[in-house]
Amino acid sequence: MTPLDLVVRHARVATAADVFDADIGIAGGRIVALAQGLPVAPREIDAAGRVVTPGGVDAHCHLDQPMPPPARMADDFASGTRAAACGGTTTVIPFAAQEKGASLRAAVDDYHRRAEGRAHVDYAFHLIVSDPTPPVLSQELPALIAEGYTSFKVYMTYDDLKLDDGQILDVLAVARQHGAMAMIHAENADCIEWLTKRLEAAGRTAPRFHAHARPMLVEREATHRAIALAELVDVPILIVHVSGREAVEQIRWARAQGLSVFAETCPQYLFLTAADLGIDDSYLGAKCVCSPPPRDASNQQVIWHALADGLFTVFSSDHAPFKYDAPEGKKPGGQEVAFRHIPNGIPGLETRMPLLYSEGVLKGRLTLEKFVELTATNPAKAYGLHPRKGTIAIGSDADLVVWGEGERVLRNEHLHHAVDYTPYEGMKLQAWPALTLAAGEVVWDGTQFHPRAGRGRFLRCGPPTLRPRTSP
Ligand code: DUC
Ligand code: ZN
Ligand code: ZN
Repeated sequence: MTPLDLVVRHARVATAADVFDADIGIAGGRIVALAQGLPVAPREIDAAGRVVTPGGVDAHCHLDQPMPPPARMADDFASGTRAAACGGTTTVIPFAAQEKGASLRAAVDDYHRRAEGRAHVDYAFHLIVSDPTPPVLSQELPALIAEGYTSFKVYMTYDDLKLDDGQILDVLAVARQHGAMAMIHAENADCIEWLTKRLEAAGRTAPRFHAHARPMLVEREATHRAIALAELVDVPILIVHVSGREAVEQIRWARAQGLSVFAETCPQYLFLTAADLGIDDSYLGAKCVCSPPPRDASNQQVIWHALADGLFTVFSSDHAPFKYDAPEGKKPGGQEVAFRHIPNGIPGLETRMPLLYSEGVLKGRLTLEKFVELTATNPAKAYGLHPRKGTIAIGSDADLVVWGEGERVLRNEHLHHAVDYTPYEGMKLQAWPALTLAAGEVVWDGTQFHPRAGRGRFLRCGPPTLRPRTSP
């Protein structure tokens, strides 16, 4: 047997398939043995009485993504992956975003420069395709897919990113031909613009009106259209950040037709509502401005049920880190601005896993296996990183979370991102990672972060390996 560097002993190991008791033997940063009674190793971690899950794979987060000025993301690869590690996430997949008029390759090269030597956990890149010109479609995209950038996001809204239906069809055809995963941001841009103008004309520009400009109807319509476009091309798609009932119903309908439609949701749709954008015209609501916006309590229940019954494939943070009290953040140029000018997005990389573990697993809404599937195994499969990532198995990277239980009040001052708030301030959690291991190294010990910038490696993704799901 390979000599072991480290044994995590007496673990209650949770995978997407099983929960069982075992020692986890680690050598060279990988799991090499999984059995009870493993021999003593030079380093030992006692996990008696603790649940051990795979390190999280956050397959939707934004780090150091170039923004139209004055906006600037608060987290770069160093602070973002620090926060990830302390919250039990050991792989992140942020986005290399093509600028209109520029090449995709330029975006990828620039993004590598931003990540290189800074990351504390492993990372891969999705692409954002905002300008699908003939050379991008016929050369750049196929070449990048072959090099390990096997997923890309397309937007149906945001002026600097959105594609029209014909362009989306073109991009989906490339995904089909080359076996990539297309992620779709589904909101109807024209409806949003029409509603925004009417709200502005009525003087309704406070942050809370962001939710009025993006009602569920605009998400439902775009979700339906995205499904139809994918059906026409005959290609799987993954609808990102699904916020509530009407979009969920579209996806259920698609599955019932036998279409391969995968879906993602995020903490903001479980733990926030539109009321968090403000019940009056206070600017504090800007902290929770994200798109799609959080809905209401009954939609939160729909999302919980859809997580438990398999409608959702992945649970991501959509971490989009903007400081609240900053001219490059939620107060552009230092001003309280109309909602259309507030940078969209909220922080969530560090809190994604503990929130779902506490409120999902420990409150009996999700099994441990489902938690692992949603936070690690399925994102790794969707983006071609499984079984190296997303599971506890012989040969997998030794990316592990040892869970600690006990009440803890969430305070931004305890978090490790570079954002000046958390939308979940004051929430009582019942669990937090007591230890995070990345490739067998302790990166978080429950109280201290153990930095080693450059520890994080770039991962080339393979083809998606999710099985088509046609129910529920
Ligand atoms: N919505 C997005 O689509 N991306 C980043 C943040 C947000 O709110
Ligand atoms: Zn989006
Ligand atoms: Zn996003």
